Amino acid sequence: MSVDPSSSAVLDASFLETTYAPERQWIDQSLQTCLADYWQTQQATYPALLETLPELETLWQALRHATVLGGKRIRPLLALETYRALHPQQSAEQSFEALQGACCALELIHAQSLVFDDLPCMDDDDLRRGQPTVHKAFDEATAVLVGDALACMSFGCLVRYAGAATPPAVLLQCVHELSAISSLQGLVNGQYADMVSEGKPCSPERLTYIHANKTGALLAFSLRLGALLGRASVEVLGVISDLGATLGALFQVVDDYLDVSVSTGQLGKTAGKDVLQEKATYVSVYGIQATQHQIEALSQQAYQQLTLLKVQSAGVEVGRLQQLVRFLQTRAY
Ligand code: GRG
Repeated sequence: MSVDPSSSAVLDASFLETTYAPERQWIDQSLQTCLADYWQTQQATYPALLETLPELETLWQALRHATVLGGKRIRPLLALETYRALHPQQSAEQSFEALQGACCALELIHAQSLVFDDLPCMDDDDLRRGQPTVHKAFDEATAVLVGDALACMSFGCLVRYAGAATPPAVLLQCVHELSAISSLQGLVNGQYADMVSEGKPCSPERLTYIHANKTGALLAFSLRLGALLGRASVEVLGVISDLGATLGALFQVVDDYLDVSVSTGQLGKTAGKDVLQEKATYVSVYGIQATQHQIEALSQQAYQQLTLLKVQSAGVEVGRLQQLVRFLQTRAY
């Protein structure tokens, strides 16, 4: 399977749903298992739970709402395909087993960031993944508790569902990095910088900081997780980290572009919101044409980094990662 990087062909709209159907089903199933495990543990601890406190079921409904109702699953797919690129000889089941904890962790921390991002005190949005946001479908207090649970579960699942062969030292490194990107080397400082930049002139340096932290850190970490669990050499890990940084930037530049060019129906979240809230975006800082050029430039950079990865490590297969890059380049939602 390979992609011609010079082609500008847009992938079929159902590309993710078809090409990655088994992987996405497996990710959904893993998330459901993870939530069900917590629910069953509660029930085992409190056998009369549903009679004593039937309202608690609403909390699990809200958790399911935040995690399993839609979502592209791009972060776990990037982790999984990075791992598979390094271990093309492994069966799907083997790679699933090795990556289950990592994929759940990525999706759970991402879901947490979306729940909080949508809160009235943050971006104040009513729509996410074509559904009412968690605070709309339930209430604000529930959304805060759901977000809190998802963030903590992310760490728990990374460890609880880690592959049996994962060395403890590797797992510790993964936990350490997850902690950094979900706190002050990623999501929180990035979101804060984004928040305080609303309605102000934004320098290119400030925009780069916001993008790299709010979005790029988790995207890049997704590839690093696949590489760390795949026991990549220091050199290979370096190339994969560079690729992750490129894809993180690409993801947010495309997101900024879609906000001004695609409908709410297509996006599944409110279109035109960045302009309305006077957000610092690639479009607001550089203009629409420069944004299109940047999408092309970052995509080409990613294809080159994939080529470098292949040259550097003979057994590596990059076809499926190339396809994901093409999706990130041409996605319309
Ligand atoms: C995680 C502790 C902790 C705090 C969160 C609110 C916050 C701090 C960060 C917000 C970060 C954020 C929402 C960045 C935007 C990233 C982005 C473009 C998300 C959309 O990702 P998609 O398109 O969403 O992959 P789907 O719905 O497909 O999963």
